[in-house]
Amino acid sequence: MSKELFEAMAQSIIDGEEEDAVELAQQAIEQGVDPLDAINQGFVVGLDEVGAQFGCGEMFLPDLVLAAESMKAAMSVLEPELTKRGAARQVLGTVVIGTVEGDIHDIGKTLVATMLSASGFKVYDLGVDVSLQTFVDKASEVEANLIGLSALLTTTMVKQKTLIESLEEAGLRSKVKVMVGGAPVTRSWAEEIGADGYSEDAIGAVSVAKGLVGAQR
Ligand code: B1M
Repeated sequence: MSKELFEAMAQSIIDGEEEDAVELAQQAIEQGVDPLDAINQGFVVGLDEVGAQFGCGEMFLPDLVLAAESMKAAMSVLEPELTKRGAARQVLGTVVIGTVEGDIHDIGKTLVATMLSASGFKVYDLGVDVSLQTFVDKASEVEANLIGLSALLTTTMVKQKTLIESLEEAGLRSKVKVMVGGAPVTRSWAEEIGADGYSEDAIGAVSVAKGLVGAQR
């Protein structure tokens, strides 16, 4: 049952059919499917396929845009459900998160932000194309325990390194932990730039964040 539903979800993204995506997301909730499974085993599979076809020239930018819009429409149905399920209300720490400057990909970053929030973190999501100064200023203002930097392009992941350098220059490096992620980001990149944490997905990001702020895993 779920297998067919997941396949239909993937197809709705490949076809860029926003209404279908929304309907399938609603069906998932009605049928008691875990919203995170719907995202990862359904919709993201379609998005990955579109990304792969775009990468080899079989799909084009308008296809990518339609796929992303359909994905976001499905997420708008599933995210409130994810938040609802995160019952723990004890505040574990304060996180400032965003996609680095020059980069407008926000689906994965928003999912990470939602999962952190649902797990008990106070999350300030600064959005996309966020300047390094904005991260530093906001982290300072809200006394964040953790800054989360998402980057989806090989050309923008370098900003994660620059942000860490900016924190050092501002004398704030010892006050705030930095977690990095995004499709091209690897553990070895995270180590190379001196990030405190790295995760390849949203579930892992919660566990890494808890570890970094000293909360119980
Ligand atoms: Co873009 N894009 N895109 N795109 N896009 C990629 C990333 C690409 C790999 C596609 C490809 O060529 N195969 C490629 C990058 C190549 C590279 O740099 N190596 C690419 C390109 C080239 C571009 C443009 C340059 C295209 C152009 O204009 N010619 C352009 C760049 C615009 C810009 O940012 N300046 C562009 C634009 C777009 C759209 C706007 C059309 C759209 C984004 C819409 C949006 O986000 N609102 C888009 C999309 C949808 C994609 C793909 C298909 C899907 C990305 C996505 O949302 N994945 C992508 C190919 C792919 O990744 N398969 C592609 C689903 C999401 C849940 O996963 O974001 O990886 P992800 O997040 C995961 C993990 O990475 C991790 O957890 C998340 C959940 O599990 N994670 C973190 C993410 N952030 C984290 C932070 C953490 C921890 C974990 O801690 C802080």
